Amino acid sequence: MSPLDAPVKRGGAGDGLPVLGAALARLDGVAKLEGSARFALDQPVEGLAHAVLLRATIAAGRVTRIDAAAAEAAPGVLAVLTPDNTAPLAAASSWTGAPPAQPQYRPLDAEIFHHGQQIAAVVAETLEQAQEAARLILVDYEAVPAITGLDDPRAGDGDPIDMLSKSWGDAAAALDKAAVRLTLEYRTPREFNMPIEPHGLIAQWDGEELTLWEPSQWLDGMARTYAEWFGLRFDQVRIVSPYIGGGFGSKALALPHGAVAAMAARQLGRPVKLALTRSQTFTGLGGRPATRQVLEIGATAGGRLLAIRQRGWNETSMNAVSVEPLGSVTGLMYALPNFDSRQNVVPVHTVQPGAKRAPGENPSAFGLESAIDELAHAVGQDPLALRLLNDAEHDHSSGKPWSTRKLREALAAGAVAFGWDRRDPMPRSMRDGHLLIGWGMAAGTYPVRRTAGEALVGILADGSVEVASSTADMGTGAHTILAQTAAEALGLPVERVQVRLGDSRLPRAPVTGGSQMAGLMTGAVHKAALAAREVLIGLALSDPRSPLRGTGANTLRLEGGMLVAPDGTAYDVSAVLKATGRERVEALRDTLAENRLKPEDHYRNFTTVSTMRAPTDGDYSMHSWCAHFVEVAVDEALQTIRLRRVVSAFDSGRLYNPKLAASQWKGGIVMGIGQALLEEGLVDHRHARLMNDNLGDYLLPTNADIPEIEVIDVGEPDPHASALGGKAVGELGIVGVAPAIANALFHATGKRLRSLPLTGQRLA
Ligand code: MCN
Ligand code: MOS
Repeated sequence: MSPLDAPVKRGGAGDGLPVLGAALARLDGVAKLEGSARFALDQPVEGLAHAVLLRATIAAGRVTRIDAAAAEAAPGVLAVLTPDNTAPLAAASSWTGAPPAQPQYRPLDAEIFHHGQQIAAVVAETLEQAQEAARLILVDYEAVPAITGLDDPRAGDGDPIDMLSKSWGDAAAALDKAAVRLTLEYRTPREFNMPIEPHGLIAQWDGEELTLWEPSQWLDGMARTYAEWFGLRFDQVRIVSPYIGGGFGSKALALPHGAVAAMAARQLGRPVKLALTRSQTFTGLGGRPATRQVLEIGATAGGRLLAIRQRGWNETSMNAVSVEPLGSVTGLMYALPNFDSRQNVVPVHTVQPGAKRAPGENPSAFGLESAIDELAHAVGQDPLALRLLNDAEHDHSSGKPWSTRKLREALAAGAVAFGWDRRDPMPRSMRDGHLLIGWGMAAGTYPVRRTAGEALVGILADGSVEVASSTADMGTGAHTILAQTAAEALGLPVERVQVRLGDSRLPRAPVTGGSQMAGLMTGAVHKAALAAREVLIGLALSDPRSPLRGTGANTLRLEGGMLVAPDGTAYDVSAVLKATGRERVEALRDTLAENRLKPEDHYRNFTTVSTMRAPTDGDYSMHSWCAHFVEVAVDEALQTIRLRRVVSAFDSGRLYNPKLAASQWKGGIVMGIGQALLEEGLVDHRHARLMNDNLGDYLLPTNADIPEIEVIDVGEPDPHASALGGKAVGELGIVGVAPAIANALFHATGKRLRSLPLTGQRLA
């Protein structure tokens, strides 16, 4: 029987589920739980050699001699790579697209800029042989004194980053006249990303083609860097990153150890696997740099803000500029007539800092939202009331209206759920037995960023649908929401959709960073799915072999995997495709087709952030918003701080999947709790050396540290922010958590802590 013999009569709207917006569990969850999900380093590759890195034991100076003779003679050793025997690579342009400052790049360098810098690599038949041989290498150094951090007198004031200077009104004059004036300094330490899956890769050459199995938040950006390092065309590099065990910003860029693995693989003509040890993830890449900011706030006696003047400093490495923009949210949260903000970066002997969840917004909010609490106390007002009094009806920094801003709603919903009206405003007034109880709150925000992203949607003859893009799923849920998007656009159950991500050979995507991916890629998938449906319907109407030929334009509907004619006659999609001799129809679409770039710049579009649009690009200022309410209990005798309760309300616009968005918000809050109470990279200032380069001493929260967290969604679709109405989710949750906890500690104890982490010792 031909598939066409049995037309099916159907009425109604298929299964009719509103698939997008449904609280589905992650489609990749089972594979991850049962262990069948294959991460990059699990890739079985024939003939693998194993590389390990040797690190500098000084923080500043140079390597004068490396004696690798014993290592080279050790069993199983294939090569020892040192600065002496490796040729430099070509330097690559920066992630922003800026051309390199120097022509050459040495991933193994004799010049030492930080303790733990990699200076050699041993490649052997087995990992154990490589580790053993690495111990046999002798290194002589010429050390010079290192600059160990922001407080080192030799560090000085650093270099101004003019791009970050921002001012309006006349902050100096307004501060002079203000009835209330506070000058406050806040600090955050070095913080590290610490995803469960450490960094590493397998590099394999096939002639001039380089394949890398490497976890990546930005396959296209990293492929560009590798291509530039090795003088290859972009399409000669392939990155495969099907799953990522977390990144939090640390897996967006190609790093020195990646260059070493690729160099070794080319030299040996064999695939090479190189995985950083946990300790090496503290020195092989940086996290959030240490920051310091001084805020001067002027207000009326009634608590109305008149001016803020801000000065910020963040550490950077000796050989690269990394900025952690401390003014990111300072001028954005409140109606502020006068503002002046500047920032310097201060070079110190540390590994180059990177991006950690909400770089900029996070420490920026720690300063501002602590300072607002201090102002509320100074003028004798409730901190929630003070925030509402100073609510910004529009964006004072750009002069533009908000696209949507449900911050008032978030504050209100959070306050009700938390029971904020039962708070006694007096510090040290609330108790539970011998414990001091503190209630604190803070607000937060994260911008809506937009870059172009492409997706391919194919409708296959077996009735399934395939979505493909080089975008990454770090555990965020991209696989799931993109399946939901395609299913909804095509009127299909979500089980019929296969999502393929994480391969740079797939259609181009920008960085999964800046919490932009869900908005971009749902837009691209939606467009591509509708376009694929049009192709299918066109085929059904016009192909002479189609059973629905000549039904007339604009008459066919696609529902539940059926093409339905006005009279109710329906044919299975697979039947139509088979009848017309097709295996599939497909369409490729771009979120921002109008991305204002010349076609020859096509790949630039996805490999640099230079095409990312600012949240104020257009007629509106676009941001997600949140409010956190927390309860702490302090035992003064034992100097312990316990978090008891968190209630947070969020405006992220439309949610593509409320279960996953809630999980993201909670993940951000958990990370914020760790930042507030535990995380701190401790530097031994005699040696400019990180002392706690392991998960025993670098403290992260465990389940026992995390109280009940209630999250509330107050968002509504934002028609300006993205094609389907969603705003940023991934980084929003962490913003404002640390100041909420600091404010609660002040309420509990009457003591104000302005440096993270907020430890019992500092409270004493
Ligand atoms: N989402 C939604 N509705 C929206 C927006 C998002 O339901 N309107 C949900 C979706 O499940 C989507 C997820 O939230 O997959 C995150 O979407 P988005 O805010 O666009 O963030 P990205 O997809 O760009 O992910 C990156 C973001 C960043 S920048 C960091 S840092 C971070 C974060 O995501 N790192 C993470 N969350 C992380 N979560 C995990 N598990 N691991 C990381 O490393
Ligand atoms: Mo997120 S720190 O922008 O990857």
